[in-house]
Amino acid sequence: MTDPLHRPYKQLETTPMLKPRPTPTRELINLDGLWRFGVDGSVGDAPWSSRLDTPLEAPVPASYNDLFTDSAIRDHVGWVWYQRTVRVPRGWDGQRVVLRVDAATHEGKVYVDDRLVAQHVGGYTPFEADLTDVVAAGQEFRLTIGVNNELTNETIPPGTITVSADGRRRQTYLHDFYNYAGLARSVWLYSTPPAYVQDVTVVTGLDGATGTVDYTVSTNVSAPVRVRALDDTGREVATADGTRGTLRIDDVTPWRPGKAYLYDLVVEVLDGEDVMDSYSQPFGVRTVEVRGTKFLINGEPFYFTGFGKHEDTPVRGKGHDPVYLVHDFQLTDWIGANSFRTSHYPYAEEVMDFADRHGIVVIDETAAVGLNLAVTGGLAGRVTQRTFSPETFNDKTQAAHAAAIRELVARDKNHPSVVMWCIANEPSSNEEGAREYFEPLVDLIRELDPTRPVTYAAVMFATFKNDLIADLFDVLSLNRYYGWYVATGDLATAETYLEGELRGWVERFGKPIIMAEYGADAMPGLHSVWDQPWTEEYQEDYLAMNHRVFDRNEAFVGEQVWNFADFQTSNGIHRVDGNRKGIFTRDRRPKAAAHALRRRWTGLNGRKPGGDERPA
Ligand code: BDP
Repeated sequence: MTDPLHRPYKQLETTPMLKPRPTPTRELINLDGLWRFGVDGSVGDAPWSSRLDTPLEAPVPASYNDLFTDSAIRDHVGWVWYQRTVRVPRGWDGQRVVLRVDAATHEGKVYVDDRLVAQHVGGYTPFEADLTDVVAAGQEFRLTIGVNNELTNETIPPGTITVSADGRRRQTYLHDFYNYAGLARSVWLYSTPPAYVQDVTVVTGLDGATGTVDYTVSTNVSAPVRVRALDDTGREVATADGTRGTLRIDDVTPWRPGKAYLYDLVVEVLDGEDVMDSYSQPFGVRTVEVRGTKFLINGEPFYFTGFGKHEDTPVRGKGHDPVYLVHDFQLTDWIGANSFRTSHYPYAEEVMDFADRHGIVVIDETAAVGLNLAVTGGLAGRVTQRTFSPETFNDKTQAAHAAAIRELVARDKNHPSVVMWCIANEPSSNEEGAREYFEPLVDLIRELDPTRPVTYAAVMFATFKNDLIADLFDVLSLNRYYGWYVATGDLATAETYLEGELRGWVERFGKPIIMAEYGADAMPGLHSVWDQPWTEEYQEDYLAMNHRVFDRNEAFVGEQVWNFADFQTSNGIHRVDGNRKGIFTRDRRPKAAAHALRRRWTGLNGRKPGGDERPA
């Protein structure tokens, strides 16, 4: 770090990220479907300035990489262009008109006709453009969105661009999942009245049988505000006036893991008796707390079971798809899991909403995966280049990371399913500079949200002896592959190593521990009577070994297997058509280990296997 005290992000404003919803005062139009599509260089110098000259069409939402048969598109590094025409409803005269892009991976530029109206960096969080002054009710406009997939040491996640001998630009990165890009989530056009609700924050508590709801509302005008809490039948259960305050809900029904219950907070901006704007924010009443080595939800010990996942399906890449959404949650339920981590980036808001409605617990992660140059030094963790330095990950990286944290919290702060923030996956937390890099980021997220515990997923090389940041966090999330990358095919040795390491973490830090990643690749259909890596039996035995160790450790509060399903990766000799650590195949068929996990997890209801904790 050039200057560890320099915290440029402190000046950045958080963008309010209220999810667009139709309300009595707002209308919402979905712009998904087929858009004209072209790769930069093939569609003229200023592709937004006229109709895109291209034979290609691309669906929104979807990653574009696997759609076409042309490898120049799949491997393209730089901008691609999406375009369509949009008609503003004629009834929107006098209304504010807003365009919202749920995700442009990793940078987006929005043009209305010839005019640039928004630009945003960060591939997994939404952004908006206020179009009120550039479009007219009843008229059409040409909407062009440029999307750039480049990763550098100033982006989150980071990457490197090189030029090959034949002049092609090549993208490399420090994570294994494929760098899918494009408009992988929805695009919306919506209206609000000129006086409108900008943001709503809800923080809930439990006071015996009463739920407390601290709310804060911001509006673009100074006008009276009324809030009303409605239960799931639409009955009003509490009301208050003013932009901040506390509602009390008697005989509250809490939001519980496996047993969701949602209220609505109706926020109204008033002009006398007239409602100028109305916005509805769903919320659940629940508390989260870390006490000693316990993770408490609603004051009761909770044990996480589930997975690290990916947004990854055949052909769509990272494109959000409600079919896989429903099916993945069904499989989560079938296997008896109660949680997942949004490894390694914020997921589509539809996923978060579904988790809220169905009582699935979420550890919500930023896209900060790969802040670790020791990994490129091979599995020995040999450091060939310092991870944190002015030439590598520096204060610009840190500022991008801070922006990613701000946007994640702004988007997801009201989700009851989100019980913990994870601010990075496998950073080089044992290397000089890690503490200077991370301490301000931990301060930042605690300032943005003082209510949720914070964690990071610790890499194998960061041990209880050399890790420099673990004390800054509430929960220790460990990614460990004993029996796979270390002591491969020797589960007895792996068990000894794992046991010893976990004891060390408990003794040094005395914090709750979650195994945030443990897993072994398995090729479906490959079997053996011996401990043979890549077989279905070995994956099952590997998990069983881990579980024996977890169950002996009293500080253990959860296990999330790597990974829910097989997923696509960049090319590499460690991968056979992707990462095969899935418990389900990429098309969601169970491997043998799925049945074993189901036997272990079903019926636990948030209790530790064999443990004495009460159900959460
Ligand atoms: C861990 C990473 C995860 C990888 C996994 C693996 O956190 O993203 O997919 O290893 O190698 O280091 O399977």
